[in-house]
Amino acid sequence: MTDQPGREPEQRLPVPRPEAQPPAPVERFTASPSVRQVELSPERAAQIVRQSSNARWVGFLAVVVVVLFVALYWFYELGAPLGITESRLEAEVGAQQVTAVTRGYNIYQANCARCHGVNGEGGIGPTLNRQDKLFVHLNENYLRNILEAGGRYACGDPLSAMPVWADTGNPPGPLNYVQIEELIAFLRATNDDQYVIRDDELYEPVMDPLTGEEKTFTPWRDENYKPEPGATPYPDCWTKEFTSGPSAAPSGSPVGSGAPSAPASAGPAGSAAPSGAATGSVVKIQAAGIAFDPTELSAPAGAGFTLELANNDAGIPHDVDIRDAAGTSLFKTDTFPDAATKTYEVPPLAAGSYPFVCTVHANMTGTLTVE
Ligand code: HEC
Ligand SMILES: [Cu+2]
Repeated sequence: MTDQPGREPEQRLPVPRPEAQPPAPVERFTASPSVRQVELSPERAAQIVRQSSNARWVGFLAVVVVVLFVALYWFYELGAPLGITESRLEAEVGAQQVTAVTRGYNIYQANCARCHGVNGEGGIGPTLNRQDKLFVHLNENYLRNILEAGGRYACGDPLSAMPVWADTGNPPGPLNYVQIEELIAFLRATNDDQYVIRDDELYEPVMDPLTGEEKTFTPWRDENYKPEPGATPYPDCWTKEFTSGPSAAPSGSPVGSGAPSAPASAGPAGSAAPSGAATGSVVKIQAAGIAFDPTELSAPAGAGFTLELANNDAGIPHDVDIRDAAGTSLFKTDTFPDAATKTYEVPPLAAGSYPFVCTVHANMTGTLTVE
């Protein structure tokens, strides 16, 4: 560059420095000074201490609440120790068992009692309440199967009097699977508990009109029952109990066996004993339709007589068991299921009246008058 005429000469370095000035004061924080203050005021410090102690309390209480809840729920669910309360699930299972047994009782009375007896003592159908049968023979599976398949499941008799009960059976029966399970619960229930009889529809206790108290029932099975050591297990088919195996009652020996005969009646003494052993009178009785005919027999006192038993129920075992007033068996014929007529020599009996029963069918009874 060159100086221009008429102008001031160009300034050349070093340029004179402007006079040094103090730096402009800069606010580096925009918050108010009170906030910026590092030291706490005594009030603030006290407040912080209070707050943190409150917070700890809240936390502590929250933990206590949770711990208590867990503990209480634990005992509620699993049962308090020392048997104070029962586990909730177990109690529920127990309550359901009671309900099932109670309902099963009603189902039994409505459907089964007419053949198996109100207390399972037997009748047209076999006894159900005996411990030796309940021990293994009448187990849950067997019951379920026979209710599903009907009486033919017991001994394979296609003409069995017992129908199919389960509605899943063929042909379908009247009971659904819940009712079947309830029935089984009742049949298998143990006799250490009493149950209140309840109305079928309202499930209200049934009252005894005389005493005004709730009616109850006791199931049959004895949980502590043990069969005699060495005892033969109950046969798969219930009629085998009568046709084989040792029988406690003294068994008469047949002296003759006729072919299936026409229904015999207790008429005048006939010439029925083919062996000729019978010299005294002949007493005839027939079993037909799971009943004795006649139910009144008479025989001479002090002299033996011939008992002629005609079984006209093919496939259904019958016998005649003559007992004394105390129920002790005095004379028992064989129990035979075939449609046959068999004769037996009965030893002399003292004058009196003797009840007789069929040991298979508790409802088959009669009276023998010896005079
Ligand atoms: C019409 C009469 C009748 C009715 C009702 C009846 N049963 Fe039976 N039940 C029989 C007869 C008969 C037998 C024997 C079966 C056979 O061998 O043919 C039998 C057999 C049984 C057996 C097998 C017994 C054994 O010793 O093996 C059981 C269990 C049984 N019934 C349960 C029931 C139940 C539960 C009911 C009610 C739902 C019922 N029965 C209703 C007649 C009946
Ligand atoms: Cu009988």
